[in-house]
Amino acid sequence: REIVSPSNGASSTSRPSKDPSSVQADVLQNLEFVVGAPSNKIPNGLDAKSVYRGVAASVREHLIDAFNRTQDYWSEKDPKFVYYLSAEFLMGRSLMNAVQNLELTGTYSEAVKQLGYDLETLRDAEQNAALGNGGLGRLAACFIDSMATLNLPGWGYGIRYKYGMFKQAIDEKGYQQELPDIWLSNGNPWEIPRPDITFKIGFYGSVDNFKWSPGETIIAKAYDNPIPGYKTATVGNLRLWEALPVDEFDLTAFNEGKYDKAVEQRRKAEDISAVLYPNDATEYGKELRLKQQFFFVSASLQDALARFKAKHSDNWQLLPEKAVFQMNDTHPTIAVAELMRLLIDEQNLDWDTAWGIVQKTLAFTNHTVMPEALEKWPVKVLGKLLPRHLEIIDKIDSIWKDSLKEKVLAQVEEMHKKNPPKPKAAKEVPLAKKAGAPAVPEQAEEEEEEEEEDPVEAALNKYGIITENPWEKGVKLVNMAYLAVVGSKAVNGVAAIHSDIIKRTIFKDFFELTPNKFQNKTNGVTPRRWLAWCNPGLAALITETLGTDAWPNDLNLLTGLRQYADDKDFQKKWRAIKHENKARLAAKIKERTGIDLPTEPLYDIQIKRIHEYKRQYLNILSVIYRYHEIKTASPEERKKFVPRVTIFGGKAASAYYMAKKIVRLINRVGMVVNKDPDVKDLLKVVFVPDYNVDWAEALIPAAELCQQISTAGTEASGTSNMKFQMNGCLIIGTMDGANIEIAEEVGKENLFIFGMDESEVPAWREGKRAEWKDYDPRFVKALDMIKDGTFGDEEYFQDLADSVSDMSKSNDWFLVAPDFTDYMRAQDDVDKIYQDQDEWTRRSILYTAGSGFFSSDRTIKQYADEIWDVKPVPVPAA
Ligand code: RUG
Repeated sequence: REIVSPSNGASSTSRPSKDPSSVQADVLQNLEFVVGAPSNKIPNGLDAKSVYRGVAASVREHLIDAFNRTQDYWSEKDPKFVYYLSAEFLMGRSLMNAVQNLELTGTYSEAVKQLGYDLETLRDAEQNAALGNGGLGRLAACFIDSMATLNLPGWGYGIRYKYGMFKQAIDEKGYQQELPDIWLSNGNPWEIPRPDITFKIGFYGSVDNFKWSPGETIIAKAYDNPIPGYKTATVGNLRLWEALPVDEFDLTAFNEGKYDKAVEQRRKAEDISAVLYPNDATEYGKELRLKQQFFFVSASLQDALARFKAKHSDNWQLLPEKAVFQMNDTHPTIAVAELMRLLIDEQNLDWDTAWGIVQKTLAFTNHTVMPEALEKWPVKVLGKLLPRHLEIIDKIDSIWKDSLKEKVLAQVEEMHKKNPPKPKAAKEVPLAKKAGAPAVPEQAEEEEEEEEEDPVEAALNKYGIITENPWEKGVKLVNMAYLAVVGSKAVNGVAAIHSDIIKRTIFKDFFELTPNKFQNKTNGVTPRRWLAWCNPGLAALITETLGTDAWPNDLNLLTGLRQYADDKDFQKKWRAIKHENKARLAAKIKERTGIDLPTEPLYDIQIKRIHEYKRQYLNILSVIYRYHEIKTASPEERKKFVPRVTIFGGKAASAYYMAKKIVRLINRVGMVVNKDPDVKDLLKVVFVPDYNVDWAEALIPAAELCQQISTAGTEASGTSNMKFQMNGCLIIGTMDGANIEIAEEVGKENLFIFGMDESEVPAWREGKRAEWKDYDPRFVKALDMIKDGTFGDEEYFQDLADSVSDMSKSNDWFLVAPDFTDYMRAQDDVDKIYQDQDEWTRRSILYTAGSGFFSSDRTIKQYADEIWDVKPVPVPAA
């Protein structure tokens, strides 16, 4: 083995070399001088974590070199920039992604091999950067990858949480345990701390004559994370903010023995960027969450405005031509008020000018119709934390409503013409006012008053940004989604059906007023991480078959695979790769859970956050019934079963009662089924603990069937469906979210579609469910098995069983019972088709061939062309 001595390495001032022996020298140098490893231990005496750090430090040099060139070039050219504001970026691991995007895989594999290691092992030494909950955060990560790949001048802006998404453990009784995610414990070689880039962020205080005097001020400090594009010299940026105190340490308090007080300011400030909220779709009415949102939004806007000002001084009218801020969900929507404040209070613009600029500079993406996830802040909370912003929002609200008065008046008159209001009957003198009558409570009179609400006022209230809480009289709320809609130039949903639903439901009135503002941008995922890098076997076959390696940047080229869908030789190769991926996954599952998995059965996978609307419950109920069928079958009959490995993965929000029960049920079912000698390899049930990006990269290439079974109309898009599709995995699913568009690309007949569609759901919820009695006997049997203690702890599972069966206790809002029969029919179809491996493989090939549309490059190009008006600025190669 030839080891090049550190002193032979490239000097730190020259450009990093791409030749394996120089890279090896560079790694050694980094091990010694960055990691601080004693030279006599290098490389053999070091553990994988240390070597990983040395390799990462070396890769980082390549990144920083290209990053600096990109940022300098863009600064010189001064193009329009997009700033993607997101409270979540679920990046996962960076080493392999960086090496592969920089096209240095061969070089690093060789260099590391010469040192006695392999890249795969080092890859596993990296912590996952889990600064996101699920789909929304991972989407943001895919988007910045595509922005860099497409050479689009743009940055992500977010929070550098000290603790990311909690780590999930499953205890021996099947309960989910939540542990802190200390992801920075081994350092983070991918970030560049910027102690010189800081901004002050105010909270609380008072407003006097439009002047805000914050009662508390903290500091936001920047960390840059270079984001390499693929096959381009462009390296973009994800700038994350850390919260720090203005005054580090109170020495006087310390000297007086008040040790807690001495560090109180630091602790209070650091709390703000401490933890990612483990919440996917439920509202946390917590002041700290609003503080987090304002913190990163204010820092990002101040930063972007400072950069603008350095180039264009006070020519603020030019801002919409130079910057656009995309607000990812309601989390960053306080940006509407903060941008107004910065322009008016700090840059001295008048209201109308500032408002004109804001409405041309902001854009908003909605990701859900779940009411609990559409943030509404109590006026009291927002007004206390951000008094100046409440004043601004109040003014936006009243100007907005004033602007609608004429229109609304005309609407009301029109309505009255069609439907004349009944003349008021002469008011009878209330009994209470008659002499001698008993007193009537005052409330009755008030209620009567309320009925007489002015129809114009009532119609205007539909558009109110500040509205009364319908559940709590007298409590006013700020509807952040409405604020975003009013303050943005464009509003988009994330799949065709979802963009359509928001126009009909949550934003109906706004859509009628400004239809052109509303757009669709169907989500996408990066084909680099989610096909090329995670499935090298399939990637190689695709390249060989298409005769080009250009497809990761032009995913529509995959349509070229269609012609091989019926080719038996090609099918064989295709199947062999899937089998290898299954074997690799089985080994990983064995290592992490101790469960032995056969590799012949159908691998059926559902990985996503645990939520009633995503219906992991429906899936496990069908598994329970399958278990019952196998158990009660004769040995002869058992031969007819199509063997299955059913895998689940996902975290339940810590306060989500039902979701946690579902996690436990799945685990209990697995514990019983996997050790039942009657079942053997016919059925295995696995719950992979701590599902994260890294798990997804192993699970998705191995999957043959994936479950996309949300209640129609609830899953805005889904993105794992796209990743599975790219990897040739068939879908059992509802006509919901992006499943619908996948069906269009692949042919609906090639998916296993079941269940009510979106148009049928309201009728069932509002009418039929009250008298629903049509329970499938198989459904009843599965529930009975839960209730009779087959999986233990029947009392614990009682309310979970009731939630879909006892209408007096619950209402099965997500239609588990009524969709069950058709789901079982689709499951039977799955078994039938799987027995015909040629047909299964044909479909699998068609899935991959039809996945081109779901590249996030396509999505980002649409955002760039249709919302941002940002043009590519390719950086010249070095
Ligand atoms: O639930 C949605 C997914 O359907 C979607 O694919 C994803 C990305 O658009 O966003 C998810 N989402 C929505 N995550 N959080 C929310 C609400 O805050």
